[in-house]
Amino acid sequence: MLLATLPDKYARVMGTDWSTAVETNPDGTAKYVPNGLRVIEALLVRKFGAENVAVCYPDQLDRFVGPETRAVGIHAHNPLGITFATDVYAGLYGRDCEPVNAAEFRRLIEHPVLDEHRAHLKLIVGGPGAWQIAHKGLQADWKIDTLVDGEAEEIAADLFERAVRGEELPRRIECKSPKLESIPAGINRSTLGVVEITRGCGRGCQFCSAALRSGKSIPLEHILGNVRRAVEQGADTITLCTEDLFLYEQGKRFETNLPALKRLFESVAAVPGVKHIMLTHGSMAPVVVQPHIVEELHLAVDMSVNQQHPESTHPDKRYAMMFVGLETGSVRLFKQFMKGKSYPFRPEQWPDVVLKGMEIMNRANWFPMCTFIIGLPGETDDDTRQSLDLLYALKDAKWCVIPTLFVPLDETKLAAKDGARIARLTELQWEFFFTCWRYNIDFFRRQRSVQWKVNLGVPIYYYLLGRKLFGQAMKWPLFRLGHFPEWLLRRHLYLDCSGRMEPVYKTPAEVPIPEERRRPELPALV
Ligand code: B12
Ligand code: SF4
Repeated sequence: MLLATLPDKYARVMGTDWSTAVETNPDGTAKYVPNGLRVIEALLVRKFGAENVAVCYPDQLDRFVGPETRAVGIHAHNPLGITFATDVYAGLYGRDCEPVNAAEFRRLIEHPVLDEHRAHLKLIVGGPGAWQIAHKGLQADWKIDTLVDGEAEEIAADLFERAVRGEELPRRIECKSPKLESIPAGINRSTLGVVEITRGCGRGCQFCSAALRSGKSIPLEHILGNVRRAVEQGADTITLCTEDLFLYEQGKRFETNLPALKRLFESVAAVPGVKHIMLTHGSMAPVVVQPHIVEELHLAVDMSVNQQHPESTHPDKRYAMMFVGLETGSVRLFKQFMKGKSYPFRPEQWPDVVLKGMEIMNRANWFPMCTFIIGLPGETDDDTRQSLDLLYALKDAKWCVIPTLFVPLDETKLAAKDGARIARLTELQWEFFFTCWRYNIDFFRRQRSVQWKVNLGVPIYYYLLGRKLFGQAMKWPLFRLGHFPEWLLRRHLYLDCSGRMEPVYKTPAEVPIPEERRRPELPALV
């Protein structure tokens, strides 16, 4: 994930080419590809037969595209690298640095074999990042017949049939969320053994594209079928893909269905050949509502790929990881853009929910990977300071914290707003950014050799490049990453990380659910 954010022109020098290396089957088809593409494959195979559909990587494209090809469908996960994290990190190396994601997509879409057979084939691009191509006005340049936005279950087969018949296709299709029955069983394995367990999320955050998808849980038998097929094809790790783990078979108003979740974990773990179970996303509030959830889902830790963290109390030193969106410490911004995230707690309780949730997770050896969004519309210095306060209160947490910059994703409520720009970050925003990475390095990269490289690299980067690109605002925050002494930094920065400063927020003993939101079936206070 993070490697996709590196600037393409330096990626090889950094020795990260392995991240784009892929495995193929003896016939040249891909061994694994993203799950969304597997869904499309299943629909097309059902319509046209397996002998007429091939899923491959760019390097093998010329083995499958020829005089008889009528349609090429491309999955665009992040084709121009303009999502929350990607261009921020590539941008640190200069404005003309294209992230690996974007460079790889360009290589694919400009593949000579597509040009060669252009006269008799239609080019259809879909996937979560298809919007980026329209956003940058590249559809015509890249001769894409149709851009498909959203979940394509109910349109894909017909669209490809029209393409095969050589009909004129619509330039852009906006899809509606499909009925649960329209989601086909997978035929082939997806990357990282991704198997969907839910789709959509009703918490309604205004910056989020998942909020547009209607919520559903995939039936257990469907999930297990996909798990079995992945294992038969060589996967030993299954990644349970969801916007929020705790939405699986949820009750009313986001009530976590723990028995269903336990059944899910146990059933997946029982499939012969499954060695590891990994998670994608989850939210914090359910953990605070029912603190025993994470302990009861101990298989997430016992079967995690992540091993060997000295801070883990698990006998194998394992820990579970899951993306949790914390997004801001500013109650004002939280209320404005994401108030459903804390339900059943009030937006004002967000810092307490975060701190309590982290304590509960860490106790059960869940070390979440948390995201924050810098530069939400209208963010003021005061908002950034509140995010810094929350960050500082989490200084001893066992976690990884990923600062991202706000991107107005197409079709979300904030689509028309301006995105945050790395070149315009304030000193406080830079402080937030680099304090996050300092925490990560100190928690996950404790080896002296790594820390020395960072300490040395920071001033070299600043004086050779950073200063020119981003000016003085970046200087002191960046030096925190390089472990410059806090007695020097505190004169210039908001936080004093030497340990002398008292955190504004403290982990509460309990977080009460407001009376009006309390449901009889939940414990009164947690
Ligand atoms: C799993 C996942 C991954 C896996 C992918 C492996 C895998 N096996 O799938 C990994 C961990 C590698 C990954 C990495 C990244 N991911 Co990702 N990922 C997801 C996640 C959690 C689930 C994807 C999924 O399976 N969804 C369910 C399927 C059914 O939906 P879908 O993929 O959108 O597919 C549907 C449609 O898009 C469409 N469709 C898909 N392909 C095609 C192709 C054609 C031809 C057509 C017509 C239609 C079509 O139909 C499908 C069925 O409805 C989503 C969030 C989410 N919940 O969707 C983020 C998400 C897709 N990822 C995202 C990002 C940004 C990244 C990264 C760039 C991370 C980063 N560095 O910032 C990297 C880059 C990856 C790369 N190599 O390019 C963003 C994309 C944002 C955007 N809309 O532009 C998302 C939405 C998360 C987010 N909210 O930020 N990711
Ligand atoms: S809780 Fe997460 S997935 Fe749900 S709408 Fe908010 S950001 Fe999106």
